[in-house]
Amino acid sequence: MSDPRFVPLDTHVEYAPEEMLRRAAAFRKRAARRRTVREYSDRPVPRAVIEECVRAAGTAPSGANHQPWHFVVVSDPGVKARIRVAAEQEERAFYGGGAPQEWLDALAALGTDEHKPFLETAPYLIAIFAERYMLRPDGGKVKNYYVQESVGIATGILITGLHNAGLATLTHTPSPMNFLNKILDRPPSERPFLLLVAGYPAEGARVPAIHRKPLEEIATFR
Ligand code: IYR
Repeated sequence: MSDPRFVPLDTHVEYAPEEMLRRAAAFRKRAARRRTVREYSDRPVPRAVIEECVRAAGTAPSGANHQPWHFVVVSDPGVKARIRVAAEQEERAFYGGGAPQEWLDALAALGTDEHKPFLETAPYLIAIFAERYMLRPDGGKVKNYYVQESVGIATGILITGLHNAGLATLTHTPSPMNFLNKILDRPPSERPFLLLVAGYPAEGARVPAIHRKPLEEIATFR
């Protein structure tokens, strides 16, 4: 058993109740402005912004603090083109009979189809991989815990960070997406979690008219 090492919690900031509420409401309003965007501009985005957002994602809590994530930031047009070809191939199968009708009906309101031009137009695709296990230098496997939860939380922080910086995102999940391991040269220990598209919305971009459930519907206080 190793001795746990502790340091003082010197990063915590507390606010008076009114200030807490003001901040919580301001964050809620900003969060509510986020929309999933499917039409992108090809305007370049500074890489440093993406780096900061990925750093923020890397602060997520994780099972046993194993930080079981890897982010591949793709801006190379050739790589984006390969990802688009592979994703559209999967999506053609999905929309062309692979998906149950119930699923297709559920997606109808979003107006999605097998065409994914944004995979080439947007300046960045961030492929997020979940590390199922870590490899020790001697080749032994180290188990990771709560991988889905950990990577999901990190992805949420990434999306929020990008939104906070003024960028639009799309969580894209071509299924299956094992092709990402091949194209992006990631080991079998990593499972593609999702493909995050990031950039500026296209001029005149439109989004589906959606409704968000009110607090009473999503929460119970007791
Ligand atoms: N992966 C497909 C289908 C799709 C599935 C869900 I659930 C969505 O919320 C949206 C799309 C696609 O990207 O089109």
